[in-house]
Amino acid sequence: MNSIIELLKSMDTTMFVASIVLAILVIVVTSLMVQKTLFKRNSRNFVIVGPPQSGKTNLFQRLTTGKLPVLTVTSIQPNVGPLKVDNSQYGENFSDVIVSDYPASSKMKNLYLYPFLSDNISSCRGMVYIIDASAFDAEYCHYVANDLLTLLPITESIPNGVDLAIFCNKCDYFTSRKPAKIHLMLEQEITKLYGLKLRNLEKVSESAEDMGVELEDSLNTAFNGGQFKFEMLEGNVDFLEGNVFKDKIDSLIDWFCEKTAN
Ligand SMILES: Nc1nc2c(ncn2[C@@H]2O[C@H](COP(=O)(O)OP(=O)(O)OP(=O)(O)O)[C@@H](O)[C@H]2O)c(=O)[nH]1
Ligand SMILES: *[C@@H]1O[C@H](CO)[C@@H](O)[C@H](O)[C@H]1NC(C)=O
Ligand SMILES: *[C@@H]1O[C@H](CO)[C@@H](O)[C@H](O)[C@H]1NC(C)=O
Ligand SMILES: [Mg+2]
Repeated sequence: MNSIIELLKSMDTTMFVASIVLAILVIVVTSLMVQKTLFKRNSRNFVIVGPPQSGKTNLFQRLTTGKLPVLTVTSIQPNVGPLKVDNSQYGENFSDVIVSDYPASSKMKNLYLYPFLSDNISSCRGMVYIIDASAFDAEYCHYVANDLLTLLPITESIPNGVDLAIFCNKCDYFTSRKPAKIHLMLEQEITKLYGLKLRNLEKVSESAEDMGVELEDSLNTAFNGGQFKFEMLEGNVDFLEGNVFKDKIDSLIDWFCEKTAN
């Protein structure tokens, strides 16, 4: 009788130890997983993209060094660095925020931008799409609309989307277009291009359909009755005006502040 109780007791202890070990294992594994996801969400990444010669590298230098470069040449590789702006008036600690500037040619985008986005889209807190407002004619608008139709399916592919700042640079030229006008022109052009794409889709083969269907899936909610509206996207889109040369970038720094805070 006694020996049976003894046996039960010893079994109890082994069971007890085993379950403790199991519990600790479970806690360690889940905390590691949580830490990993938290870390991913907390790394604050911003990308600067836009057409050639719109001022990406000047903006990048201003944001990461506080100064403008003496001279820039067409970029052939990305620039990556920590955001370094005077934050005393914003009360926001930007010390872990990383900004990168991607070259604009399609070859360079295939090489650097798209691989970066497909790897790191979930840690991307925002995208700055900088345009030259003094060069914004119909052709320029067409280029930007096409570019956005490639980028938006990527930024809209995550829950809530990636927030976008369309920064209308070079407002120091008196010929520069106003953000409200640029907003309108872009919506009309994207509506037109999307309509063309859908019509081609009906006509042509399966391979085109593969591309089109993907585009439609993540973007179709933004086409209200066929009309594209930025406000219908999951990510928030802000049209900002400024001028890197004359240091008129307050609206953009406010935007960074807002996007890093939440
Ligand atoms: N007037 C004016 N010119 C600007 C401004 N910002 C940049 N520029 C000029 O625009 C040109 C392009 O500037 P970058 O910063 O090199 O532009 P980028 O977009 O990096 O160019 P790529 O790397 O070739 O795509 C340069 O000649 C700059 O001096 C601005 O706010 N006002
Ligand atoms: C910002 O945060 C970092 C750690 O994340 C800290 O080392 C640094 O002192 C902080 N800077 C300011 C100005 O609060
Ligand atoms: C994704 O981000 C990490 C960390 O910022 C970086 O090291 C890596 O090169 C990025 N991926 C690509 C394909 O650029
Ligand atoms: Mg550049």
